Formats: sequence, C-alpha cells, structure tokens
Amino acid sequence: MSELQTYFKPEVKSLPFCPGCGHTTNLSHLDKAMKLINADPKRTVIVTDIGCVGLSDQYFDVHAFHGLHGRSITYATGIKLANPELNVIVLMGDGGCGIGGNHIVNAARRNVGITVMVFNNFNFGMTGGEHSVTTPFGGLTATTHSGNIEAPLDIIGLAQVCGAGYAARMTTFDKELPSIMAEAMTYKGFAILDIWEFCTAYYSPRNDMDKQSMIAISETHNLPFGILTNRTDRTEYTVALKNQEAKTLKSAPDLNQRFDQLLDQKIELVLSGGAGQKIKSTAAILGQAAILSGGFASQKDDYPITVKTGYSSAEVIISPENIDYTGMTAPNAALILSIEGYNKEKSKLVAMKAGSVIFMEESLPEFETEATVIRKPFEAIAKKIDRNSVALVGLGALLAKTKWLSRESVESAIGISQKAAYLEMSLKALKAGWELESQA
Ligand SMILES: Cc1ncc(C[n+]2csc(CCOP(=O)(O)OP(=O)(O)O)c2C)c(N)n1
Ligand code: SF4
Ligand SMILES: [Mg+2]
Repeated sequence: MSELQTYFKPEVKSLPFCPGCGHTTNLSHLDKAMKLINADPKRTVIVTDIGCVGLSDQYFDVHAFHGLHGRSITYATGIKLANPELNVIVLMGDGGCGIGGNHIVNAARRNVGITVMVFNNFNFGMTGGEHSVTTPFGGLTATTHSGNIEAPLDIIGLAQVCGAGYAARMTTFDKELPSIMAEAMTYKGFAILDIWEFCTAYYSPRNDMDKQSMIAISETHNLPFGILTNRTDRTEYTVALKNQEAKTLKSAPDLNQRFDQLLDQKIELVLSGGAGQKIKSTAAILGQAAILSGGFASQKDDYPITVKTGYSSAEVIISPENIDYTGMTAPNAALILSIEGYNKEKSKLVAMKAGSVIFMEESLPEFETEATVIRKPFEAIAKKIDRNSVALVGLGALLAKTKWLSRESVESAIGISQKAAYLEMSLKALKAGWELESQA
C-alpha cells in the first residue's frame, strides 16, 4: 500500500462540490491522512451522513455506507461492533450533528472506536443554506435573515463532557489537518474532529467568511482550535465488550449433546398459561433438553407489558435439523395451563390440524378442533407440589406421551437452568407429569 498514490478511485477526475467548497479540501486531506497511516482499503469504511458531505464516500476506493440523515454514527457503531478490525470513518455535516446529535453523546460515552469528522460549514448546504446547530450568533442564513439568535453548539465540548477520547477542532486551512486526521483514525477509542470550512454557495457569501472571520468566531464564541482532548485512560468499547463477554461466557452452560436424539420431525409448540406459572423458564428447559439431545431449538416469549399480570406464552420450536425460520408456520403441539393462556391462544388451538396434539388443564373450556385434545388435572397435581410447577407437570405429561425427548434430557436441562432452590420442586413436578401420562 505504501506506493499507493491516492485512495480516490482511478476514474475520479474531480469532486462534485461547488468551487471553493471546503468539502473538496477536506477530502484531499483525508486522502493524505489515509496515506499517512497506510490504510488498508479492504479494512476501511467511510460512512457518510446526508447533505453535500454525504456525496463523499463514493469517490474513494474503500468500503462505503450511506444512510439516513443524522444516523451515520449509529451505522458506524454497528459496523465497528460487527468487525472491530475495521477503520470506520464517519463524514457528517453540522446539519447531521443537529439531527443526530444524541449519537455523538452515546458514541463518546461508550468510547466506540470510530472517527467522526464533522465538515462544519455552519449551515445546511445541500438544502439551500438554512441555519444549523453550529451557525454562529448573528449568522445570516436562509432561515435567519436578520441574524441567528441561537447559541452555536460546541461539538467538541459536547463530546468531551461525554467522555470522548480524542477531540480536536481544526480549520480546513490547517497544514496539520492530515496528520491530525491520521492521529484520530489510529486512536483506540472515540475520536471526533470539528473541521471548520466554507460553504461557498451559501454561508460564506452571506457572511463574508474568510480565514480571519473563522478565527474571530472561535474567539468570540470561546470555541478554541487544536487537539483539545487525547485521553489514554479509557478502554475502547469493542475491547471492553469482548472482555466483559469473556467473563459471562465462562459460566455459559455446556449444552453439548449427551442424550440420544429421539426427534424425527420439527415440532412447533405453543406453551401458554398465566403470569407466575414459569412458562418462559419451562419453555427454555424444553429447548435446552432438545439441544442436549443433539437437536436445535428456538423460543419466542409473549406477555403483556404489565408483566406480572395476564397471560404468558412461549412459542418453542424443537427440531433435529437447523431452524432457519423461527416463526410458527402451523403449530403441531400445544400445552395450555390457564384460562389466560387459553384465551390468548384459542384461535391457534382451533386452527390446529389433525395429527397435532393439545395438552390442557382439564378445567378449561371445551372447543372444536381437529387436533387431539388431552385434558389432565395439571393444576390439582401441581398444587400438591408447588402451584408454580404446573408448566413442568404439563411438560412431563406431554413428553411422556409423545416421546420427543427423554426424561433424562429434561432433568439435565432442569439441573442446568434451575436455581438450587427450585431444583427439587422442578424435578418432582416433571416426575409427577411424566408418571401421570405413562400410567395412562
Ligand atoms: C431527517 C431529515 N431531515 C431533513 C432532510 C433534508 N436535508 C437533506 S440535506 C440537509 C442539510 C444537510 O446539511 P449538513 O448536514 O450540514 O450537510 P452539508 O450539505 O452542509 O454538507 C437536509 C436538512 C433529510 N434528508 N432528512
Ligand atoms: S452547497 Fe455549500 S456545502 Fe454544498 S457543495 Fe456547494 S458549497 Fe459545498
Ligand atoms: Mg453543513
């Protein structure tokens, strides 16, 4: 790469901006900066915001991403998280800082290792020179004919108070700008550059902008130039995340196969009851038992926002094959434990086809369906053990009948997922359900 003369695409003869536009100068600085760090084009991503600045990415021979106005930092964060090896550069305007300023707050707070370069021309260039969050006091724009009355946003100050690792304010004239850009791109953490420049179509002619007036704005608004922050005391976000995940991964359960695979088809099961009936954890036990038996599992839970009231449902798929689609196509099993669950899932139960099976608490209402319905006194049995164990009683009965999973695999899943305090009760409940159906 060291022989590379430019990162601009070979076919690029000129840039599309108005004559004298600061974006042109800044992109040439960026090209130099990438040369300085010997950037690998395959590992470099330019993410652009909207506005004239948003035209920039397409001229470089590196990866590019262009999305919605103000959201470039969010895309860049996602890209960095997906592949921390990438050098992710955001090019955004002052307009984008207004529309998506909160993303500066959060990226700086998290110290995500991306480099944000704000091409700050003090107005919305692309849409006709309206004022933006950085327009100085008194600035004349299409929307502030008699002078801007709003305080300009101190982009660097904002990033600093949110913990940004590297922050600098420069002008497009600064000879050191390429080396500052290079330093920002190699900084291990969140780096932001506020680069003041000219919109020669709108802001500059309306306000007689030149180099001197930029210095005057800096002084009167107390917005100093230079490298204003270069911290070494923070860990970059993707590194911190990896370290944190390593801690929890150590305690992740061992779900390697240790039981025989008994399933010969994909099962889509609706498990539903009421709040407090341990529907979610029983669904998880079912899924884990399937995985321990060499299969695959997916689980989707559903419950009201007021989580400790009403129904609680889980859609569980267990399969000997990989599950590509985790939605229910046609449930072939259901376990219904309370009136809340019955009411919630009734339409699905009614539509279930011949060959499918519904296990349900015997006191629940009768209804028409092609499925085989098996009614059992789950609630009464659970009451003798623990009224919160009804779902495991039901699961035991269902599996004893269908033989989709071995009892040992479910007991093992209970051992993996249940707290010690619930272990004995859970095993008892499973046994009671299993015996209920195997005796039948
Ligand atoms: C959410 C949203 N609001 C408004 C617009 C319209 N819009 C397109 S470009 C632009 C101004 C861009 O200004 P800036 O980000 O400073 O970039 P510049 O054109 O100055 O380079 C606006 C408001 C938009 N695209 N999306
Ligand atoms: S309108 Fe302004 S920001 Fe857009 S290209 Fe022209 S000078 Fe540059
Ligand atoms: Mg702008």
